[in-house]
Amino acid sequence: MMRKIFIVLLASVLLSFELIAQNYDESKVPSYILPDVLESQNKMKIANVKDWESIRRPEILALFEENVYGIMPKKFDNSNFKIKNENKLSMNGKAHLKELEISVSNNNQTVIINLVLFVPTRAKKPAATFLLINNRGKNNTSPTRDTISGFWPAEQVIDAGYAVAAFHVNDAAPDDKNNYRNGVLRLYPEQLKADNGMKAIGAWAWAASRIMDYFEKDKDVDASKVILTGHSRGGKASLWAAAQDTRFAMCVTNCSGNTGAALSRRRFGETVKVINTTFPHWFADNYKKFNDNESALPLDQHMLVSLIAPRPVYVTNASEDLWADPVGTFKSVKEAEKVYELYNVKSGLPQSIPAINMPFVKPPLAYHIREGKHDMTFYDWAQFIKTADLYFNRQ
Ligand code: GTR
Repeated sequence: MMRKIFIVLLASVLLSFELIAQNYDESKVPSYILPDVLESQNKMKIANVKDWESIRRPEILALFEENVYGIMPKKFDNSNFKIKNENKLSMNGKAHLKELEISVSNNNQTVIINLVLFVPTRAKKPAATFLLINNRGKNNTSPTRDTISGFWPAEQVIDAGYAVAAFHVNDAAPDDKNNYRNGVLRLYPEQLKADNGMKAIGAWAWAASRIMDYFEKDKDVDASKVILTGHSRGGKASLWAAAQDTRFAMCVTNCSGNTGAALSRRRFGETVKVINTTFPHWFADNYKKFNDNESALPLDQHMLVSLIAPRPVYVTNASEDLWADPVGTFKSVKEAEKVYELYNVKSGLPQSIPAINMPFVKPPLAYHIREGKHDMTFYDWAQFIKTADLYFNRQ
């Protein structure tokens, strides 16, 4: 008995030691070779949009499904949208609030995703819309505006003439390794048995697409101008959703780090093993095969950003958030330029990571590293709005 307790204790000490003993020293990053986004698995060079869209893009999507995020189910029996509450004069008359229940059924099970949506009253409608995948407290997206936070600064977005919406990840899949099945996955029980089955992050991305189904029916929302936004784990989901669902016009991935926008092969900050160990309920089981074995991945995260081309992607880091590997994030976005070039969409990103608080906001690939901590702030949103203004010609 004592021996057992000792072994368990030793194992947990070793694991926590490994979790904190991450590399933060640039000179200790081993060299690595990234898979070529423009070379298909059977070694064909991809040199035009047609080959990209018919050969390489579907191949890469399937690789991410199989090895990282799991299958994204496309079918369900039915869905329903219900307005729970409405206030045409919220935010002192500046916005029309709608609180909705989006319910989706399959396999005799129903999941309800709550949506908070503010539409600007004075701006032109249908309105371009920021949709946040909220992975923090629900108070951040309060419909009554009793809490105002930089995580979802609805007033700032409304003042800029955009609609602003949010749903909470826990409605789609509770962010908890013992409970994540209790949401969208009830609709797709087969996913739980498959090594390439989706888990929480896949479910959050799936839910973003169901909100888009609703936007297509709401005359106040311009469904062709939806900017899907996420922070950290929510930013991993925003990238995956925008890669899968081309109806999203633009993607914001804020401090998304490992298995978000940062390169997995670059050994700096969080690693695949650490993320799979701490959050076993986020990715497909197959992803665990790449623990301490990133070089065996048939992909890397620059290929995820590339899947969103030619639509704009705004990527961020924070100076104190080395866990998310700012340099490896910038390098990943920079690599994605190759696919934008196929579309003749010119990226103006600088050669190396911009200085702190020097945002590069010009679409299609926008980037900044903000001074401070792992967070999403009023400052960050102000930059996203600039890129959206430029892209949608609203400045
Ligand atoms: C961390 C995790 C990161 C990031 C972050 C967050 O603990 O290691 O990959 O997702 O949580 O979501 O805030």
